[in-house]
Amino acid sequence: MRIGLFVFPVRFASLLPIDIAYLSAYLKMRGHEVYAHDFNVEIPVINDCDNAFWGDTNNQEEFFNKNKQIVERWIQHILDFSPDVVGISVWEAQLYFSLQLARMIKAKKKEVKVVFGGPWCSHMIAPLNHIIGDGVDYIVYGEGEATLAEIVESGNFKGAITGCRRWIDGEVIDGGWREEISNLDSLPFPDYTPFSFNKYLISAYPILLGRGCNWNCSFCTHRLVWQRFRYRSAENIFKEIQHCFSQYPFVKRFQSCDHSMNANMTQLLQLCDLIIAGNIKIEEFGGYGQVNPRMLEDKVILKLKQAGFNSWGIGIQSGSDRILKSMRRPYTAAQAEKMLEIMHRLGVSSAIDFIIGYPDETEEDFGQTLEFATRVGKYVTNISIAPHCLVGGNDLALYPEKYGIYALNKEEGGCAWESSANTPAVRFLRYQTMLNHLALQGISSQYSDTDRARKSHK
Ligand code: B12
Ligand code: SF4
Repeated sequence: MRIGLFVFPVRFASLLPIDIAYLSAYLKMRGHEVYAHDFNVEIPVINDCDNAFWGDTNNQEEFFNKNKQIVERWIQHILDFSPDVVGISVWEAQLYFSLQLARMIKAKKKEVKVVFGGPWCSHMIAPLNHIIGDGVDYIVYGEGEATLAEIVESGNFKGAITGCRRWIDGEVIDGGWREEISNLDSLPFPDYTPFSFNKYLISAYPILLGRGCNWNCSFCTHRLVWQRFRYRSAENIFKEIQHCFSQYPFVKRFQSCDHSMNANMTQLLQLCDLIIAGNIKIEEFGGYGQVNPRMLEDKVILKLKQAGFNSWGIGIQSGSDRILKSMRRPYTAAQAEKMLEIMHRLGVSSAIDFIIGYPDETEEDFGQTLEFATRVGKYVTNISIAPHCLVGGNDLALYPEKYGIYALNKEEGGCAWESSANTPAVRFLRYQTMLNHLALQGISSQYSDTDRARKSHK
């Protein structure tokens, strides 16, 4: 079969698209012909991480209308390939463009099966029902490879398909969650051949050490996409690194797209051993990580540094042990502080995050976070802060009473909740206080993943 796999605006064009690269490799392995293209990089925006596009459909619509002529050309390119199936990867800020494009494709060739997948589809399974049958034939949630392959290979089959919702006889039929691939080593490496590194802000090779996360923090939504934590063998990752250097000898940096690149310390340290023994020179291997007791030893941090793991984003979230416990984070503020100190002393950079105004957070807890920030400010390159916002699907939103949340106005968005410990006004005040505090201490405190990515990847 012939499959087109696409990314449309608006996504920050920071990294090669690992999502459609994985899907493409998987479909090719099964003998299909794939045309993968990232249309998003053709009309890049400077920073789509701010509210201009994220969550604002009017701005997305305006941007679409401004670029309509270019979009018409894209449709022609896509149809020139004569796809049987078109798959589109959708994050929240990409929904408007993706839907318009899907409808335009269907209007010209209605027999093309249009499949949406990606994080926003997993977060929004039921609320997206209305687009099934109106431009989109299937909405895939969770891991995409096996479900997409089944859709592609299903021919005229009219029944339910596991891992997606589809339209059958005027009704949306949900196939239910698909069992995730247990052996990640069985997956082919992502296929980046259709993409050019020089079109992306970060010229790093995107890589996954595993899928999912070993923790289950109360405020996190990762399980809406990834149900179970699985990890690749160090040998398999090392082979991908070697494969990368053989295909792209100019690559010097790797970017982990994992939730936590040290979720399995044994695997990570084995990978370090392979990189060091192979005398592979990696200028920077960046990514998000966790506070881990094994990272409280100098020799571990030195090994990570020697292998290239020298740039970390770490969600610390609070300087109060009580709040960390309520968040279901298995470490103490003292351990976090020690880890940041060792990393700094040994020349491994870290940027950290705090959540301000978590539902249980009292003045005393907030005071501890302020003090913590003062102590670790000299160890980190940046502290990102965000007022706590209630996001659908996480433990806090599912069981608000457990966290003392008593008022919840969904109409007003995720910031409108109140708890026995704080209110929106209190949170805003604490946020301002923290901002002023960091400024007075001379600690960088931009809140944006983009800034962090730029900082650690330039
Ligand atoms: C790396 C990363 C970044 C990087 C690079 C982003 C980039 N442009 O490539 C940086 C740091 C820049 C970044 C920034 C932001 N990010 Co970010 N990021 C991630 C992260 C950690 C990894 C994404 C990834 O590469 N995953 C690996 C691939 C293989 O997984 P996947 O994309 O989910 O794809 C699989 C399935 O979803 C499915 N699938 C995907 N596409 C398709 C398509 C079809 C047709 C099918 C069938 C299946 C399918 O199959 C794939 C393989 O199994 C994710 C969290 C996570 N681990 O998923 C958040 C995540 C994608 N980011 C998110 C957010 C909110 C942001 C920011 C807005 C943060 C901020 N406040 O600034 C910005 C916005 C950036 C933007 N608009 O582009 C959200 C998106 C939420 C949403 N509902 O859309 C996520 C899911 C985190 C979260 N839980 O909130 N991010
Ligand atoms: S460590 Fe990060 S990805 Fe894992 S559950 Fe906690 S917030 Fe989510």
